[in-house]
Amino acid sequence: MRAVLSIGSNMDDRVELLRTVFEEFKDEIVSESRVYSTPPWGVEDQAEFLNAVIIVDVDQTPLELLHRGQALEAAAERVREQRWGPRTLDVDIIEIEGFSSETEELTVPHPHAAERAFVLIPWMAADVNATLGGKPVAELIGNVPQEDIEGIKVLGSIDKL
Ligand code: PH2
Ligand code: MG
Ligand code: MG
Repeated sequence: MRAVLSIGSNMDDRVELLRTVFEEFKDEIVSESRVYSTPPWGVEDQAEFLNAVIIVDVDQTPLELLHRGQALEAAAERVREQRWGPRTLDVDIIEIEGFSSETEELTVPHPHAAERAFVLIPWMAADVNATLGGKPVAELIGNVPQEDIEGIKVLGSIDKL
């Protein structure tokens, strides 16, 4: 099963926290973006995030994959306080090839992905042909506010950080 993961951190050692996800999936990564510095979206009064997108091919069910991401968040001592607020580590399933879900536990495709430059830009970098809801990600990027895009900076590949 192929899945697109968006990962983010804006607390503690952000690079090392993102690295735990790259490490966890190292044998299953099909493609990965570099790491980007991104202005906070949703709740603006918080620290800059680091974000990346990883495309994985896992021999698991969607819920098993979800739980794997949640285990990484728990290992990062993620505390759920504020919606869209600061977090040590966020591992979001953006989409799963040939699968959709709308349950309490898992909503896929991710309902906010199309509005978020911090997801779309790394995603396009990991897969230039990516589509979401039948639309090219490249086209969706054209619909997000220019200011969201301008604040995004490439930091580099996780191996070099
Ligand atoms: N995650 C959020 C809310 N806002 N902003 C940026 N730049 N990056 C994120 O990963 C992010 C966010 C909720 O998950
Ligand atoms: Mg998120
Ligand atoms: Mg999340």
